[in-house]
Amino acid sequence: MCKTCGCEDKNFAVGNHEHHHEEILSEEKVLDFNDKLAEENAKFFRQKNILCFNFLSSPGSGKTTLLEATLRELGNYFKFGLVEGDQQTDFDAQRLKKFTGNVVQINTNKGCHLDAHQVQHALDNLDLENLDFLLVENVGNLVCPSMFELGEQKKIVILSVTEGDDKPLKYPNAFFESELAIISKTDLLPYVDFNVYKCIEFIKRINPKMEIILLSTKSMEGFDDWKDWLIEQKQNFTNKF
Ligand SMILES: Nc1nc2c(ncn2[C@@H]2O[C@H](COP(=O)(O)OP(=O)(O)OP(=O)(O)O)[C@@H](O)[C@H]2O)c(=O)[nH]1
Ligand SMILES: [Mg+2]
Repeated sequence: MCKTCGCEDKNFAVGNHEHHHEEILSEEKVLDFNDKLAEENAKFFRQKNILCFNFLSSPGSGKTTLLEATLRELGNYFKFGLVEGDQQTDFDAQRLKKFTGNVVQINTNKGCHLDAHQVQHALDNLDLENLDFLLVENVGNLVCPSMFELGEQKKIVILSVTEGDDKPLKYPNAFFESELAIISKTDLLPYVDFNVYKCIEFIKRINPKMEIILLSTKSMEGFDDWKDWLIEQKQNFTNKF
């Protein structure tokens, strides 16, 4: 049962749960309320030694494809849980279920982002025992998801080369809040006017400490850098305890 609303909706994981808290809270309190629940999630992740990353990007930048490749390449070495956020459909969860059953799809209906309460519900439907990574794919949207904490350790922003090198300056908050930026679909660089150096300079202008990885899940170029980054995160996290 949900500690927040008392609901016992077992169908939540397939998208039938109406998220009614926002209706009874005044609009300005929604963010405070979300932060409180995000802190509960963060505490839970610390207790369980789970590393949680929140993936932010525009629709279609390659989030699910990167998750598929990650499960394919690292699924035998680490235990993953996945939360998929989309307005409608369970397409992405179905794609990931080819690699692991430990996936929950959240449908936000009209919502443009995931919130901490939805993630709390999703946890009820995941096998969290000895989980190494909880990877949360937020709703495809480069604006709203960056404003709602979920309790994750880090946000990862993905920008594909087909979107244009100016996006970090036009949508700065996602880049400001994230600790890793992935420039994706680099196999398409010969076909688009995307200046990698300019894009990196724009990212660093918003967030000088940002780590940056360039990769393609089609050619798999750069994928080892992502793999190494994930493994390093796990090692650093484990060494803390
Ligand atoms: N050429 C190329 N295409 C890619 C790459 N990664 C993903 N794609 C394609 O880009 C399209 C969108 O990929 P998804 O992984 O579904 O993108 P997403 O970010 O999960 O999309 P939403 O969940 O709808 O926001 C698909 O047709 C992928 O095959 C890549 O590295 N190179
Ligand atoms: Mg997706």
